[in-house]
Amino acid sequence: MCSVRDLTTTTMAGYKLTYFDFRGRADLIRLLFVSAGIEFEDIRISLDEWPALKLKTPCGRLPILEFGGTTLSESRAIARYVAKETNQYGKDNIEQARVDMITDVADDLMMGIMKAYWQKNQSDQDEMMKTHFQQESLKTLALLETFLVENNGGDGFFVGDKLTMADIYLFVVTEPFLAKNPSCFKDTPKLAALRQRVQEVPQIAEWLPNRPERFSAIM
Ligand SMILES: N[C@@H](CCC(=O)N[C@@H](CS)C(=O)NCC(=O)O)C(=O)O
Repeated sequence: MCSVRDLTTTTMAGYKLTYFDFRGRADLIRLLFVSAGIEFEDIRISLDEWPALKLKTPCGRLPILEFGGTTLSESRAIARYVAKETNQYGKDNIEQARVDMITDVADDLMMGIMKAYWQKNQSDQDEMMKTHFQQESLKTLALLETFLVENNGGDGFFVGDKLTMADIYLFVVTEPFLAKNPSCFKDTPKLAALRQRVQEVPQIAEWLPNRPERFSAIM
């Protein structure tokens, strides 16, 4: 576990990604680095460390990415930046717009979990999780399958002919679904196969079993 750092002293080249010790809003960014074979510092702070660090972050929230004297905030802005830098964002504006569109639709899966997760009342949380995992999310998965099939039948990737942020995000946001509802892909076989292809990207396959984290099954 790292200690709280003074953000103003960050001048070295190299990427430092700071988040809490779970997947949440940081795992897409982590996996973008991993799949591109780019080294980064995967800093995971405890909740006790957070109040002191919060005051020094641009938006008072995590994740943040620091590199070469710059500090970026907002997970999606960071993910887009890393995807661009590592050529995982499509080759032109149209491809990039489709990557954004698909990533934003996939984000509904993540938002549903977050919304339920922060419910104070346990029975509200359970009910919202159940509805999300067993009903609403299945519509989103069906929509994503349609987008995938539109790209040359759906046996490759979401956009163009190589892995992009959209494919990696599908992997990330569906991890909790498989944990909660193992048959969630039963009506979306192409999506299931794409998820498997992402999981088999050599760098990702190597990273997954060695993730340094506390796994909570949904975050
Ligand atoms: N829109 C922001 C939301 C960031 C966010 O809500 N982060 C949470 C953790 S998932 C956080 O920092 N919570 C602590 C706090 O708000 O004090 C993003 O996508 O980065």
